[in-house]
Amino acid sequence: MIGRVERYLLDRIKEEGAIHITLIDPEDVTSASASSIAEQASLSGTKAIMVGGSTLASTSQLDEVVKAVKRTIELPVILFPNNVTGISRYADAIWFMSLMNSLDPYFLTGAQALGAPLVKKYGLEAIPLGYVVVGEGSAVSVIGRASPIPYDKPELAVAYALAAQYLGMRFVYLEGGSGARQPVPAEIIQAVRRSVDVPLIVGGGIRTGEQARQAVEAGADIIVTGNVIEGSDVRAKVQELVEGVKDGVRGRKPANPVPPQGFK
Ligand code: 1GP
Repeated sequence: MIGRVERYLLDRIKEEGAIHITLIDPEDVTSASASSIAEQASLSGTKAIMVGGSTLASTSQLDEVVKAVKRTIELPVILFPNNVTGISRYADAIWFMSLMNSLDPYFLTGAQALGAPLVKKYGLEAIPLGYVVVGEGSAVSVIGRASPIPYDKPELAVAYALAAQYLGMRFVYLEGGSGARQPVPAEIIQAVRRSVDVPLIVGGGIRTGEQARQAVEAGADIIVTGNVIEGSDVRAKVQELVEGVKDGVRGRKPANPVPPQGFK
Protein backbone atom coordinates (compact mmCIF):
# COMPACT_ATOMS: atom_id res chain seq x y z
CA MET A 1 0.00 0.00 0.00
CA ILE A 2 2.53 2.56 -1.12
CA GLY A 3 0.80 5.93 -1.41
CA ARG A 4 1.44 8.92 -3.65
CA VAL A 5 3.92 10.73 -1.43
CA GLU A 6 5.98 7.63 -0.71
CA ARG A 7 6.02 6.77 -4.43
CA TYR A 8 7.12 10.33 -5.19
CA LEU A 9 9.99 10.08 -2.67
CA LEU A 10 11.11 6.70 -3.98
CA ASP A 11 11.01 7.95 -7.58
CA ARG A 12 13.05 11.06 -6.75
CA ILE A 13 15.63 8.95 -4.88
CA LYS A 14 15.85 6.58 -7.84
CA GLU A 15 16.26 9.41 -10.34
CA GLU A 16 18.69 11.55 -8.36
CA GLY A 17 20.47 9.08 -6.07
CA ALA A 18 19.61 11.10 -2.95
CA ILE A 19 17.43 14.08 -2.06
CA HIS A 20 17.14 16.94 0.41
CA ILE A 21 14.07 17.67 2.53
CA THR A 22 13.48 20.88 4.48
CA LEU A 23 12.10 20.62 8.00
CA ILE A 24 10.05 23.46 9.44
CA ASP A 25 9.45 23.60 13.18
CA PRO A 26 6.04 25.28 13.67
CA GLU A 27 7.20 26.71 16.99
CA ASP A 28 9.98 28.70 15.32
CA VAL A 29 8.02 30.34 12.50
CA THR A 30 4.97 32.37 11.61
CA SER A 31 2.70 31.33 8.76
CA ALA A 32 4.28 34.02 6.60
CA SER A 33 7.86 32.97 7.34
CA ALA A 34 6.96 29.29 6.86
CA SER A 35 5.60 29.95 3.40
CA SER A 36 8.62 32.03 2.52
CA ILE A 37 11.00 29.28 3.73
CA ALA A 38 9.05 26.67 1.74
CA GLU A 39 9.07 28.79 -1.41
CA GLN A 40 12.79 29.56 -1.28
CA ALA A 41 13.70 25.97 -0.39
CA SER A 42 11.57 24.64 -3.23
CA LEU A 43 13.25 27.01 -5.72
CA SER A 44 16.63 25.71 -4.55
CA GLY A 45 15.74 22.08 -5.14
CA THR A 46 14.46 20.67 -1.86
CA LYS A 47 12.07 17.84 -2.69
CA ALA A 48 9.53 17.92 0.17
CA ILE A 49 8.68 19.85 3.32
CA MET A 50 8.48 18.17 6.70
CA VAL A 51 6.66 19.93 9.52
CA GLY A 52 7.21 19.08 13.18
CA GLY A 53 9.37 19.63 16.26
CA SER A 54 10.12 17.79 19.50
CA THR A 55 8.35 20.23 21.79
CA LEU A 56 5.32 21.13 19.67
CA ALA A 57 2.14 21.23 21.75
CA SER A 58 -0.28 23.27 19.65
CA THR A 59 -2.09 21.56 16.79
CA SER A 60 -3.71 24.84 15.73
CA GLN A 61 -0.27 26.40 15.29
CA LEU A 62 0.76 23.34 13.28
CA ASP A 63 -2.40 23.59 11.14
CA GLU A 64 -1.69 27.22 10.28
CA VAL A 65 1.87 26.45 9.22
CA VAL A 66 0.87 23.44 7.13
CA LYS A 67 -1.89 25.42 5.43
CA ALA A 68 0.48 28.29 4.68
CA VAL A 69 3.04 25.93 3.13
CA LYS A 70 0.38 24.11 1.10
CA ARG A 71 -0.91 27.41 -0.29
CA THR A 72 2.57 28.39 -1.42
CA ILE A 73 4.19 25.35 -3.03
CA GLU A 74 3.30 22.12 -4.74
CA LEU A 75 5.81 19.87 -2.98
CA PRO A 76 4.42 17.25 -0.59
CA VAL A 77 4.07 18.25 3.05
CA ILE A 78 4.91 15.40 5.43
CA LEU A 79 4.23 15.56 9.15
CA PHE A 80 7.08 14.70 11.49
CA PRO A 81 5.13 14.22 14.73
CA ASN A 82 6.56 14.32 18.22
CA ASN A 83 3.23 13.28 19.69
CA VAL A 84 -0.48 13.08 18.90
CA THR A 85 -0.59 16.87 18.74
CA GLY A 86 1.71 16.69 15.69
CA ILE A 87 -1.11 15.46 13.43
CA SER A 88 -2.64 18.00 11.05
CA ARG A 89 -5.51 17.23 8.67
CA TYR A 90 -4.03 19.64 6.11
CA ALA A 91 -0.83 17.70 5.37
CA ASP A 92 -0.34 15.15 2.58
CA ALA A 93 1.35 12.42 4.59
CA ILE A 94 2.76 11.54 7.98
CA TRP A 95 5.89 9.70 8.94
CA PHE A 96 4.16 7.03 11.00
CA MET A 97 7.11 6.48 13.24
CA SER A 98 8.21 4.51 16.24
CA LEU A 99 11.18 5.69 18.30
CA MET A 100 12.96 2.36 18.13
CA ASN A 101 15.37 3.00 20.98
CA SER A 102 12.92 4.61 23.38
CA LEU A 103 12.58 3.02 26.80
CA ASP A 104 9.00 4.20 27.06
CA PRO A 105 6.22 2.13 25.43
CA TYR A 106 4.33 5.38 24.81
CA PHE A 107 6.87 6.32 22.11
CA LEU A 108 7.03 2.78 20.71
CA THR A 109 3.33 2.12 20.14
CA GLY A 110 1.28 4.19 22.62
CA ALA A 111 1.16 7.55 20.84
CA GLN A 112 0.80 5.66 17.56
CA ALA A 113 -2.33 3.90 18.80
CA LEU A 114 -3.82 7.19 19.99
CA GLY A 115 -2.98 8.90 16.70
CA ALA A 116 -3.89 6.15 14.22
CA PRO A 117 -7.67 6.79 14.23
CA LEU A 118 -7.01 10.49 13.50
CA VAL A 119 -4.67 9.62 10.65
CA LYS A 120 -7.43 7.43 9.22
CA LYS A 121 -10.12 10.07 9.75
CA TYR A 122 -8.06 12.77 8.04
CA GLY A 123 -7.10 10.47 5.15
CA LEU A 124 -3.39 11.14 5.71
CA GLU A 125 -0.95 8.87 3.92
CA ALA A 126 0.96 7.00 6.64
CA ILE A 127 4.55 6.12 5.79
CA PRO A 128 6.00 3.60 8.27
CA LEU A 129 9.33 4.76 9.67
CA GLY A 130 11.79 3.38 12.19
CA TYR A 131 13.26 6.33 14.09
CA VAL A 132 16.63 5.78 15.75
CA VAL A 133 18.20 8.46 17.96
CA VAL A 134 21.98 8.77 17.91
CA GLY A 135 24.32 10.84 20.09
CA GLU A 136 23.80 12.71 23.29
CA GLY A 137 21.91 15.61 24.80
CA SER A 138 19.19 16.18 22.21
CA ALA A 139 15.65 17.34 22.99
CA VAL A 140 14.21 14.38 21.10
CA SER A 141 16.21 12.00 23.24
CA VAL A 142 14.97 13.59 26.49
CA ILE A 143 11.34 13.96 25.38
CA GLY A 144 11.23 10.54 23.73
CA ARG A 145 12.98 8.86 26.69
CA ALA A 146 15.50 7.34 24.32
CA SER A 147 18.60 5.41 25.16
CA PRO A 148 20.58 7.03 22.33
CA ILE A 149 23.13 5.11 20.28
CA PRO A 150 26.67 6.18 21.26
CA TYR A 151 28.66 7.67 18.36
CA ASP A 152 31.21 4.85 18.57
CA LYS A 153 28.71 1.98 18.50
CA PRO A 154 27.59 1.67 14.86
CA GLU A 155 26.65 -1.98 15.44
CA LEU A 156 23.85 -0.87 17.77
CA ALA A 157 22.47 1.50 15.14
CA VAL A 158 22.59 -1.40 12.68
CA ALA A 159 20.70 -3.65 15.08
CA TYR A 160 17.88 -1.13 15.57
CA ALA A 161 17.71 -0.26 11.88
CA LEU A 162 17.54 -3.93 10.90
CA ALA A 163 14.86 -4.54 13.50
CA ALA A 164 12.86 -1.66 11.98
CA GLN A 165 13.18 -3.18 8.52
CA TYR A 166 12.21 -6.65 9.71
CA LEU A 167 9.18 -5.16 11.46
CA GLY A 168 8.04 -3.83 8.09
CA MET A 169 9.00 -0.16 8.38
CA ARG A 170 9.76 1.19 4.92
CA PHE A 171 12.20 3.93 5.90
CA VAL A 172 14.83 4.27 8.64
CA TYR A 173 15.72 7.67 10.11
CA LEU A 174 19.03 8.18 11.89
CA GLU A 175 18.38 11.21 14.08
CA GLY A 176 21.35 13.12 15.46
CA GLY A 177 19.07 15.60 17.27
CA SER A 178 17.99 19.00 16.03
CA GLY A 179 20.85 21.47 16.34
CA ALA A 180 23.28 18.71 17.40
CA ARG A 181 26.88 19.87 17.64
CA GLN A 182 27.91 17.15 15.21
CA PRO A 183 25.87 15.26 12.62
CA VAL A 184 25.47 11.46 12.72
CA PRO A 185 28.98 10.13 12.02
CA ALA A 186 29.70 8.68 8.57
CA GLU A 187 30.76 5.36 10.15
CA ILE A 188 27.27 4.87 11.55
CA ILE A 189 25.60 5.79 8.26
CA GLN A 190 27.91 3.45 6.34
CA ALA A 191 27.32 0.55 8.70
CA VAL A 192 23.53 0.95 8.53
CA ARG A 193 23.61 1.42 4.75
CA ARG A 194 25.51 -1.83 4.32
CA SER A 195 22.94 -3.75 6.38
CA VAL A 196 19.50 -2.41 5.54
CA ASP A 197 17.74 -2.23 2.21
CA VAL A 198 15.11 0.41 2.95
CA PRO A 199 15.80 4.09 2.22
CA LEU A 200 17.87 5.79 4.88
CA ILE A 201 17.08 9.28 6.18
CA VAL A 202 19.74 11.22 8.09
CA GLY A 203 19.22 14.47 9.97
CA GLY A 204 20.28 16.49 12.97
CA GLY A 205 23.14 18.98 13.07
CA ILE A 206 23.75 19.13 9.30
CA ARG A 207 24.68 22.75 8.56
CA THR A 208 26.89 22.74 5.47
CA GLY A 209 26.94 21.35 1.97
CA GLU A 210 30.08 19.45 2.91
CA GLN A 211 28.31 17.70 5.81
CA ALA A 212 25.41 16.82 3.49
CA ARG A 213 27.91 15.45 0.97
CA GLN A 214 29.60 13.27 3.57
CA ALA A 215 26.30 11.82 4.79
CA VAL A 216 25.13 11.04 1.25
CA GLU A 217 28.47 9.56 0.24
CA ALA A 218 28.25 7.35 3.33
CA GLY A 219 24.86 6.11 2.12
CA ALA A 220 22.05 8.46 3.16
CA ASP A 221 19.16 8.61 0.67
CA ILE A 222 17.46 11.60 2.25
CA ILE A 223 19.09 14.50 4.09
CA VAL A 224 16.86 16.51 6.41
CA THR A 225 17.83 19.95 7.62
CA GLY A 226 15.86 22.27 9.86
CA ASN A 227 17.72 24.63 12.15
CA VAL A 228 20.27 25.88 9.68
CA ILE A 229 17.77 27.53 7.36
CA GLU A 230 15.88 29.39 10.05
CA GLY A 231 17.23 32.92 10.10
CA SER A 232 19.61 32.51 7.16
CA ASP A 233 19.38 33.13 3.43
CA VAL A 234 17.18 30.11 2.78
CA ARG A 235 17.62 30.13 -0.97
CA ALA A 236 21.43 30.12 -0.81
CA LYS A 237 21.68 27.70 2.12
CA VAL A 238 19.35 25.10 0.62
CA GLN A 239 21.17 25.43 -2.69
CA GLU A 240 24.45 24.70 -0.89
CA LEU A 241 22.91 21.67 0.83
CA VAL A 242 21.34 20.36 -2.40
CA GLU A 243 24.70 20.73 -4.17
CA GLY A 244 26.30 18.81 -1.32
CA VAL A 245 23.76 16.02 -1.77
CA LYS A 246 24.53 15.87 -5.51
CA ASP A 247 28.28 15.79 -4.85
CA GLY A 248 27.72 12.98 -2.36
CA VAL A 249 25.91 10.91 -4.98
CA ARG A 250 28.74 11.49 -7.45
CA GLY A 251 31.30 10.47 -4.82
CA ARG A 252 29.70 7.14 -3.92
CA LYS A 253 31.67 4.04 -4.74
CA PRO A 254 29.73 1.63 -6.93
CA ALA A 255 28.65 -1.45 -4.99
CA ASN A 256 30.44 -4.68 -5.89
CA PRO A 257 28.14 -6.57 -8.24
CA VAL A 258 26.86 -9.78 -6.66
CA PRO A 259 27.22 -12.70 -9.09
CA PRO A 260 23.87 -14.37 -9.84
CA GLN A 261 23.39 -17.55 -7.84
CA GLY A 262 21.07 -20.49 -8.34
CA PHE A 263 18.47 -21.32 -5.73
CA LYS A 264 19.48 -24.40 -3.79
C1 1GP B 1 15.68 17.18 13.53
O1 1GP B 1 16.84 15.80 12.02
C2 1GP B 1 16.14 16.99 12.13
O2 1GP B 1 14.70 16.31 13.86
C3 1GP B 1 16.88 18.19 11.62
O3 1GP B 1 17.87 18.64 12.51
O4 1GP B 1 17.39 21.03 12.89
O5 1GP B 1 19.69 20.14 13.26
O6 1GP B 1 18.77 20.38 10.97
P1 1GP B 1 18.46 20.13 12.38
